[in-house]
Formats: sequence, structure tokens, C-alpha cells
Amino acid sequence: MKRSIKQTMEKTKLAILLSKVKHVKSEKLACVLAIQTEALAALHDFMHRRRFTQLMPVVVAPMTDPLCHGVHDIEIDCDSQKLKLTKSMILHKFMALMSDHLSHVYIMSPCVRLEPKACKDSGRHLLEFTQLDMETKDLQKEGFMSLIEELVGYVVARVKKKCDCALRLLERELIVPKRPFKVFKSADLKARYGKDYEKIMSEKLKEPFWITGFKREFYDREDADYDLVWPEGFGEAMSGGQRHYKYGDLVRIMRDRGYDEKQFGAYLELARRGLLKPTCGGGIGIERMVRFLTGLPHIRDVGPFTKVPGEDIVL
Ligand code: ASN
Repeated sequence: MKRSIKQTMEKTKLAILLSKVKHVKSEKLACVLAIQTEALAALHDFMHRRRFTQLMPVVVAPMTDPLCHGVHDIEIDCDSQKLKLTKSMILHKFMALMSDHLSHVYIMSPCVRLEPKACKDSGRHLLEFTQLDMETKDLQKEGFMSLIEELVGYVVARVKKKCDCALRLLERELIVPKRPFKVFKSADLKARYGKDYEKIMSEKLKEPFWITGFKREFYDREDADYDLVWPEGFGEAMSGGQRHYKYGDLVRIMRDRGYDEKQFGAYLELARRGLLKPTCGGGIGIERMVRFLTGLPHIRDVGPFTKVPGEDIVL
């Protein structure tokens, strides 16, 4: 009996493994990766031209993004220290900008978010992904949104021009979006469409658009935040905002919303000393961007080793 259970499990795992191998070897994946390569080159070129300084990723640290939705937490014991795996480099990019010699920074930042298995069929959640994380001292909400609109237009136009063959094979037609993008208030959309407003709007519209006015992590200003949303049902592309940086504001919000202040002790100490600066920024999910550019129904298919919440991980 025991033996047959073991054999069934092995068969299931083997089937998953073989279907992964088929995916890794497929021409379709090679086309997706060609598009990803071009998109990444375009992103780096754009950031370089705008004089953003590239930072290397932080992968483990005593603190990370608290996020405003629940994921399984990972803590690693390292000698006598407890370290967390990076969910986003949000706090580190703010801390880098304490320097008077840096104005804007970006990171191709690996993020680990162990999302619950309920997200399995969303088509857009992965347990690990990369984001283009950006932060600047020189722009405010409108200026940053306009920078991102230019960036999106540049990437789409370059992929459309350079990846003609791959796009044809994937039967994907890309439209270079017109600027400025439409802007909606989250409260208005919620009143009209209910809690699934972002999904409904994303399915309705044909070009990327903005939603503003969320209540989320302690660092974002509710009166100056934004989400960029991909059209055609591809959903959230980027979140960001102008940031809280004053000690009094940070502590007030943390207390209001029941954060564990101790976890962010070092960060709050920097704020208390007046070292944090007013900044504005956001993070674009790379795999979600590639899914949009390639038109794939599920984010699982954008790479050879993607990990979807709730699915068996064999590689
Ligand atoms: N990177 C995002 C931002 O800049 C935050 C996040 O990914 N949670 O706002």
C-alpha cells in the first residue's frame, strides 16, 4: 500500500517535470525570452539615459517591506541574527537616498513573496519575481507618472520594432500607448464596479491607465500614490507613490494600523534623526510586464523556472 502511494506521487511529480521540460525546450518560450531580453535592455537604456544610478539587489536583511497583504513570512537564522528575505527593496532604496550625492536610484530587484495558494489561478502571482524598483528625490507624483508613461511607451515601441518575429509567432499585436494615460480614482471605481474594480477596468480598457488614492503600507502617502494597470485584463503593472519620511508621520501611521514598530527600529531611528528625504518612486514587475508584452494568459509561462503559489515546484 505504502509503495503504491509512493509510486503515484512519483508519477505525478514526473509528469510535472516532463511538462516543464517540454516548456523549457519550446520555441514559444524562446520567443518570450527574446522579448524579455529586449525589454530589459530597453529598461536599462532608459534608466541610464535618465541618469538613474543602479544599485545591486539586497536579498537578506533584518527588515523588509511589510506589504499590505498577507504572505507567508521567511526568517533565516544567521549566527545570532534573524534575517528576512526581501519582499521588496522599498526601505533600502529610501535609505540609499539619504546620500546627498545620489538623486535617483534603480534596482533590478529579486523579491520573494510566498503568496497563499488561493492566488494560484490569478494568472499574475509568482512566489519569486523581479521588479524594476525606482526612487527619486527630484520628481513628485505627476512628474514620476509622466516618466513612467514615457518608459512604457519606449519599451513597447522598442519590443514592437525589434521583436517582430517573436511577436508574430506568439500572435501578439502590440499598440504603442498614447500619452497621457487615463487616471481614475480608486474610490470612484469602487463605488461604480465594487471591489473587483481594477480587474474589471483592466479587462475593459485597451491602453495602460492609472488608479490613484489607495490606503496601503505606512510609507505611501494616500494623497499621492498610484498604480499603473496593464490593459486587456493583464492587471497591475506598478505600484508607487510619494513617501512619508518624517518620524512623526511614520510613527502615527504605524500605531494607527498596528504595525510592530520594533521590526522597523533602525529605520525609525534614521527618520528620528531627520536623515530620510522626501522621495517618490515605484516598482514595475518584470514578469508581469513580459506577460503583457507577450500576451500570455498565465504568468507561469513567462520563464523556465517560474513558481506559482499552490503548484508543485519540481525545478
Ligand atoms: N516597489 C514598490 C514601490 O516602490 C513597493 C512594493 O513592491 N511593495 O512602491
